Parts: sequence; C-alpha cells; structure tokens
Amino acid sequence: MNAFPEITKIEYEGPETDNPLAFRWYNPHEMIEGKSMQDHLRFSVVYWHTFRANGSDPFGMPTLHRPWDDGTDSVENAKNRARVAFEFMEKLGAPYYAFHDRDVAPEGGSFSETNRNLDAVVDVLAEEQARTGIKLLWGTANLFSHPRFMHGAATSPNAEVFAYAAGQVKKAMEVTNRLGGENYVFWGGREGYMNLFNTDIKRELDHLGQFMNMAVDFAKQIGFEGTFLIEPKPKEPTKHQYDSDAAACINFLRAYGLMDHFKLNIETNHATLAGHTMMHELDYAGAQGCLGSIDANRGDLLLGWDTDQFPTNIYLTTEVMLTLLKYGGIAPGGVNFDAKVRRESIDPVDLFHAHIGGMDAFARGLRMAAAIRADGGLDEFLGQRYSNWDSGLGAEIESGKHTYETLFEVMSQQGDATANASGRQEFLENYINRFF
Ligand code: XLS
Ligand code: NI
Ligand code: NI
Repeated sequence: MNAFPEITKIEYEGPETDNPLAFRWYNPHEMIEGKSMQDHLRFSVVYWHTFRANGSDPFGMPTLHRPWDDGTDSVENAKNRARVAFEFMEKLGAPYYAFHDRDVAPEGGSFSETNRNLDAVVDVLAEEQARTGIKLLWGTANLFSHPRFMHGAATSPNAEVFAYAAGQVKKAMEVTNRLGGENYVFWGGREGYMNLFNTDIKRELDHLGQFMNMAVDFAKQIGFEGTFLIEPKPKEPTKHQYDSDAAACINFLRAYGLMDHFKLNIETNHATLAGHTMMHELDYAGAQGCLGSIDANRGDLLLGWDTDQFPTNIYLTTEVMLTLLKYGGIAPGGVNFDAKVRRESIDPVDLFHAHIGGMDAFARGLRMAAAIRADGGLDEFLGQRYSNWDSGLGAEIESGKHTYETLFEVMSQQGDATANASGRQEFLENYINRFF
C-alpha cells in the first residue's frame, strides 16, 4: 500500500522542532516513573472515525472523499481500506487500534452473509497485525446503526432484536478473540429510552443484565480472557441511556452480579455530556476498582453533543494522566482516540495532524503528571488534610469501634468538634499551575 506517499514514519524530534509531522513530546521509549511512554499511554486509533467518517452531518453531505475508497460498499473495497488503515497506523507509530464489526466490513443481505463479509476482512486484519505488530485494543459490535435497532438492542421490546444482537455479539467476540483483542467494549448506543410512557424500565434493565451475563458465559466457553468494558454515555442518540455515567454503570454491574467481569471505558466527551469532568469520572471509577480504559477526545462547551474532537488541552490531559497514574496505569486498557477530524479538514494529512496532536497532548500530560507526583506536594497536602483519621477518634471510627450511641457520648463530653482547617483550594490551583 502507498496511500500516504508523501508521509514517512512520524518520529520524535523534541519540543524545538518546527516540523508539524513530528512528535515534540511523545518519545515512545523514554522512561517515566520506570515505564516507557509507549507502555504508559498505549495509544489506539479508532477505525470508525479515522477510516469511516465521511464528514456528513445532520445538515450536510459527505465532505471527506478518501482517494483509496472506490465509493462502493464491496468487500474488496473494505479489504483495501483495511490495508490503508494499517499503513496509517504504522507510519503514525500507534501500537493499538479498535473497531466495530460494521466499520470494517459491509452488512450483507442476511445474518450469515454479513458474518461471511466480516470473516473475509478479518483475514486481512489478522495478516496486517502480523505484518506490523499492531495489536487490537478492543473490538465491539455496532448495535445501533441498522434500523432493526431503532428501539435498542438488548433492551428492545422486540425479542427477536435481542436475539439478533446476541448472535451479533457472539460473532464479534469470536473475531475479537481471534485477533488477540485485549478488551471487549459495550457502548449502549440505543439502550435507553426516548419516552417513559412507552418504556418498561425494569424489564429493559433486566434484559440488559441478562445480555451481559450471556457475554460472560460465552467468554468462558471460547477462552476469551480480555476485559469487558462498559462505556458510559448519558444521551445521544437516545434522550437517556441506561449507562449514563460511571456511577450508574457501576450500580448496574453490582445489581446484575457483573462486578468481577467488567470495568469501564471512560470517554471525555461523554463525561462532559453527563455534567461531570473527565477527572471526576476517572476518579470515581478508579475508587470503585472499575477503571478499564479511556476514549480520549473532547467536546465543545458551546455545542451540546458528542463532537468527538481530538484532545489538545494539556490541562485536561494532565488531570487525566494524574488520575491514571494514581490508580496504577491504564493497562490492559489504553488511550483510545475516539475522535474525528472536522468535516472541513478534508485532506488525508489532517488525519496525521490530528493524531500527532492528541498523542503529544497526552505525552505532555504524562510528563506534567509525573513531575507533580515527583514533587509530592499534592500527596503531602492530602495526607495532612485527612490526618486526623490516622489516630485517635478517627482511627477508632474507621476500624468500626463506634456507634451512633458512643459518638453521641463523645460529643456530649466534648461539647463541639475541633475547628476546621482551610481547604486551600486556591493555593492548590496555583500550585498545579507552577508546573506548566
Ligand atoms: C459513541 C461512542 C462509540 C463507542 C464505541 O458515542 O463513543 O464510538 O466508543 O461504540
Ligand atoms: Ni467512545
Ligand atoms: Ni462518544
């Protein structure tokens, strides 16, 4: 393949370079906190945006006409595109990729024909993985684009749609397993509702729980050892999605006995749509032992939907990397660029600029986070802020020695709690800014 003839392998040239097709901060083999940047960040390219987005939006037609696409939905074209995808990822130096079944191969006239199409393209993916060493971060099934999923997939009121979705996930899990995928993702595209008058929430959630338990059973059957991930998102395309945020997902996992098998794939733009920060979602998931992987992108505060832009804000990436390092890193998940170029960015080279920018922003975030951790000021402050729980009354409460009655007695004796110390928010915000 030579789809990008004027582009050679993207190399690290350091912050001083003026080459826009070089990394200024991402130096894959440089060690940070005893681990290479490549192993910390585990960058992944998404097939759907990078190789399938055509620039159409609700108001306009496609703008992105790729020279390697012949404009047909043939299996041959899909195979050719797969080879182009690997040329791109190889030149970029991304170690991972992720895809939906329907991104890589066209839907056929029947369930079986669709599966044959998928197998034909997966043969090429397997060949290209072997040729380049690029690995599959995760696979997933598209259970939201086709009209049969208009009311949802596992939560459809139509039992045959549930059956179709289950069969489709079986196939997608087999393919993910064949390609050595390290995770498998469920994003509940239409698993939610548009109107509560026509929705039986209890029944739909029970079906969703049953669907996920079937996945766990099937993984055992085929020996799939990757992590299952649920990707929270509050809305779009439905008005309310059941997996609305990290807390809702974790409650669902607990309710249906899935906590040992699932973690979360947290996406920046989904966090903001839910009214949270990315740091909140990561910290909450991490605190519950559910931090699995991230979809790295960003939204636009002035637009109310999932704009899936590439992350370039180094304050954001620093917060993300601080939180990932706090919980021991993201592996076997990764930093997956669920992001697309704008519909006005019509040249193939724009795909390189976008990914290079995202990778550099995360590399810089990693460097900042490591510097903040090395300095130790934050940890020291936190330790101090909670220090009265380390001994005396606090330690007694934590170890379960007290009840409402004994604490009532303590306060009756003492008269009042000791005075509070300052939260020092402004001091800490200034402290973080010192590293930029
Ligand atoms: C859509 C989601 C989707 C998942 C994979 O908003 O981000 O792209 O990552 O199905
Ligand atoms: Ni996503
Ligand atoms: Ni998204």
